[in-house]
Amino acid sequence: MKILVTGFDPFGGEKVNPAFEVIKKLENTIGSIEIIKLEVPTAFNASIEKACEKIKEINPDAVICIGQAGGRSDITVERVAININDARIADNLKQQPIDTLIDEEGKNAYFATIPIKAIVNEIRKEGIPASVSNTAGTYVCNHLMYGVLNYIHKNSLNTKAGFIHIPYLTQQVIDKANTPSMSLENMVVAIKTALKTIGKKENTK
Ligand code: PCA
Repeated sequence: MKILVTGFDPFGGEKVNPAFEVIKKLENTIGSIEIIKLEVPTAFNASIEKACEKIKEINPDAVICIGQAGGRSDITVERVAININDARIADNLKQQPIDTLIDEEGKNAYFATIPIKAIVNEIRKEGIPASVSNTAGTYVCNHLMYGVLNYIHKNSLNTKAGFIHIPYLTQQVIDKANTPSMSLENMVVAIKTALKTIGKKENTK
């Protein structure tokens, strides 16, 4: 089994993005799962292009995209991606689409095809807070999740895909009072657990 794991570069004035920090810590194989890591830009369109190019190249069994959700306190496994761009701040290429469609001919939304509930349960068993999220927002994370699921749908691929948001790292909140954070260690355990859960055949949904 081959899983593509993507993580965004830093954005919004942050020095790091926990998503890519976690990815750097993953081994290249977890049990029988081959892990392919990819850094993607926090940018509309370019993020989808880079991820889909890689999907085309390696034809993975699953794609997991990871992003920072500053202000959230737990690991959140996203249920759905919607066909909208509505950017609160400009992306790393200074683009700021407001109320535009991601794909004018695309569906309104796609559900994640990874086993979201099983992933949440397994992460909790590790003693790490996790929950299902019903919105990935309307910024680049939702955009990439939608783009990947849309690409898989349009090309009739047998690839599972989903998105996991992770909180700020502790080092990112030293000057942000009352803002939740998590240690890199816990985040790495959570993502490894998610990957192992996807790797288990019995986890269909
Ligand atoms: N988080 C942003 C985009 C990149 C990232 O890591 C988001 O939640 O949309």
